[in-house]
Amino acid sequence: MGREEDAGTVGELSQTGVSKVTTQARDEIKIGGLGASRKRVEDNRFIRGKGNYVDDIVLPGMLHMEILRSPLAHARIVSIDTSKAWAIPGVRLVLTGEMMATRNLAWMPTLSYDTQAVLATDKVRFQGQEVACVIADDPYIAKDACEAIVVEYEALPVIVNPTQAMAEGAPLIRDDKENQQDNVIFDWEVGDRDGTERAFAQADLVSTLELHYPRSHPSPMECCGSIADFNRSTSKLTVYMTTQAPHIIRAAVALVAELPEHMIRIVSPDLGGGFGNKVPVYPGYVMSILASILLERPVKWIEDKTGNLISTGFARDIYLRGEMALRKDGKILGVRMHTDSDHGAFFSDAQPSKFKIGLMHSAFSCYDIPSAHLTARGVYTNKAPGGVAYRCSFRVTEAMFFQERMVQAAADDLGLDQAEFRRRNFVRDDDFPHRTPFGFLTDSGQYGKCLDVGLQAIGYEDFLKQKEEAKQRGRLLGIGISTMTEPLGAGNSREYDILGIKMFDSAELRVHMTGKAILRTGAKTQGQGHETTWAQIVAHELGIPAEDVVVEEGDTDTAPFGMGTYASRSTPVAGAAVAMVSRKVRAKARKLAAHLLEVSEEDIEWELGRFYVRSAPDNGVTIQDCAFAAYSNMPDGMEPGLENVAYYDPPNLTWPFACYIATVEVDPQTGVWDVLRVVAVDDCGVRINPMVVEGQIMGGLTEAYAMASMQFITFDAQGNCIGSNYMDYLLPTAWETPGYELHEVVTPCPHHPIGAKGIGECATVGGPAAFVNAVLDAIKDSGVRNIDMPLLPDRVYEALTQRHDVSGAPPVKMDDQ
Ligand code: MCN
Ligand code: CUN
Repeated sequence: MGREEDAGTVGELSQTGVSKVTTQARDEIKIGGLGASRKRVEDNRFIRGKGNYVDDIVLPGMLHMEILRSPLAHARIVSIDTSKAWAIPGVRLVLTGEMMATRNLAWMPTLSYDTQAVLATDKVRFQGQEVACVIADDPYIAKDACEAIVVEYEALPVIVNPTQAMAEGAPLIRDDKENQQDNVIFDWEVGDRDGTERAFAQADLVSTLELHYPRSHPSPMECCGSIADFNRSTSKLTVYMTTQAPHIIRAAVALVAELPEHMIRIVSPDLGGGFGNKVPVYPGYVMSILASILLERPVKWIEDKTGNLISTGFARDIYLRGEMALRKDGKILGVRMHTDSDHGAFFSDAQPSKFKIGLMHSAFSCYDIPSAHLTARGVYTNKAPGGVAYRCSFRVTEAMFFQERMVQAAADDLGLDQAEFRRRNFVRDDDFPHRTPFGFLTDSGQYGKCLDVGLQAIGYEDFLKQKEEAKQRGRLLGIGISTMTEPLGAGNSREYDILGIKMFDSAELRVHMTGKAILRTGAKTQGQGHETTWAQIVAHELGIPAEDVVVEEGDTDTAPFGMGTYASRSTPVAGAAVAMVSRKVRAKARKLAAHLLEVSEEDIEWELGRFYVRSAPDNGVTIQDCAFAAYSNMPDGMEPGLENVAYYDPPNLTWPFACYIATVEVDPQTGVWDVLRVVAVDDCGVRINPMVVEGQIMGGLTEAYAMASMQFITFDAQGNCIGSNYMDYLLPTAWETPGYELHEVVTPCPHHPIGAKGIGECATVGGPAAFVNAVLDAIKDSGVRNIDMPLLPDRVYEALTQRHDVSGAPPVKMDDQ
């Protein structure tokens, strides 16, 4: 791609500008530093089938756990008879809610200050809820024994959407909670109500939009699972588990199970994808831990695909409506938004404690809008707990989808060109730092430039002409644009915490005698390539070749404390810590260099991988020389060794920007739509590894396409989950997935030590609106304003032929209830 050559401009090499003749500075790209499209080192084991996932771990004497789940969405438990299960040979333990309750473990706290049933005691509140579990010699015996458990249920009326939840006389789902009189979890607001009111009073035109972002599921290839191993003789509990945030789990186990924290070791080995699904604490983890403590044997629980799809953290499931106050010349004066979110039976959203609806109020951050106001209501329903982030920095996906759909609707109402309307309202390059209408502080970006690169790449003007010509021949072409900046990398600790634990992260670097090194961070890769990219930051800062740095994450006994990997926070926070710890190590190495070169520290200069005497550039020592000296020849009074740890509390979130443009053709005979082209322009600041970044963008765009075209989980009126397997819950394969054309703009993050911003979620966040806007653009003449995702052909066909909007979660629509 020609990148390898020109990417060298990122490093210190070019900044110092010293010639290669007088110094021996290393070529940063050759050592796999910043900007190198280094091949992912972890793939060496993955493509050979040598990954080490939880299910690959086999411990001596290990038992197996299976979970019995409720077939009903809402029912009182009359009785549970486990006698037949106990009688099956090989069964070691049968746990019910009643038994959990005797140990005060029938309920557990959630990440949003609610409670969640571990095993149901009084009622089941969603289909698939955990009712009992069996631990046996093998998983087949455990499964058979689950089927032998007889549960008598008394069915209760079921609630599957916010309208039903809020209706007069609706059955109370959370009758376990003392002060809960209805199904409302929260009413929350943010922004400037009065200012927004004034903006609307001045508007020439008010544009409105209502839409539903359907329930979806992160659905990683590897389901959730754990192996709990309690050793009575040492009192140590080791849990191998699928978690994106091992240290938070350790804290939760220490606080909930009241075990001493130093006796708990959480190990998150290779993960087969996380996508947000592996942030929450699930009942299965808790049960396997209790079972191991009771049986004093390792207990393995591996969820099956249906279990994963029907019971673990869902995403989205939110109704959004809003209005935009507009001036005739296209200026946006203000925005009002309201959300009704469906959280299922327990409020278990993984999000910073301060915010009830995540970072929904990051909507409209790339536009210069004087005032905005958001009200949000969350409700309980008889569905699995939802609101987990699925590749979105805490509801940012919903926020940006609404934003970009609203922007398109407003431009259409004004009769303005889509691109021009965006450009007129973008925050300008010279207007940073910028306070967003909801109070965030954005700090950098070149929004107009990104849009221009995108329009140029897609051939905007030409396409508009082509579209007109096609129309004459009865063909429906459309173009959709989505531009957005999103907040990635919580925290800073002033504003972001989870259950009171401040959001920061960490890195620990140990350079061995021969100049090889091990790096550990508080993050946890799930497929993002940290083993590859963190080593590149060390290479950039220290000149140690990336291949000489091994990266390890996920073991709480060895890794420094960190908040884990989600919200694309690893590069912004843990990645920054990697740079900072490398600099600490370099500072000590400089002292060692001065000692070796017999000059004072002030006379020492640094170039990649080498210290030299300012007045005699040929006289130098490498970083490896310094490492050796740290163990063999340190100056008097210096502590031996070359290692350090850094905790990093970022001053702000990072704000990457993206412009996604899709062109489509809709078949008027069938409603089927094909993607013609997709152009993506991403600005995530300095790219550590351009190839890894492109992989993140392509994966994200594929998820965006999935959401827009085929993917959703819905429920019938009885609360039966439709989407419990890959026949119903569709994942796009290589066959359906369109090709992507990627472009980049680089606006370094002003506060990040290497200028990087997060990228992991951008395309999933910004992508869906590009596809949906394109389809709606293609059928604009029908007067249709909205079709809710997924844009299945029958929904597009209905909209096109009946000339009306198609809303709600298929197949059960809101107004059918
Ligand atoms: N990177 C880079 N240059 C940048 C930014 C990032 O080279 N300027 C690299 C990083 O070094 C890292 C990768 O890109 O290797 C993603 O970095 P970042 O944006 O910091 O995101 P995280 O590592 O924190 O990953 C989390 C993000 C989230 S929240 C979800 S959800 C998601 C995603 O990553 N889940 C994934 N991408 C995924 N990709 C895979 N394969 N599997 C998942 O489960
Ligand atoms: Cu938002 S899903 Mo990711 O933050 O693990």
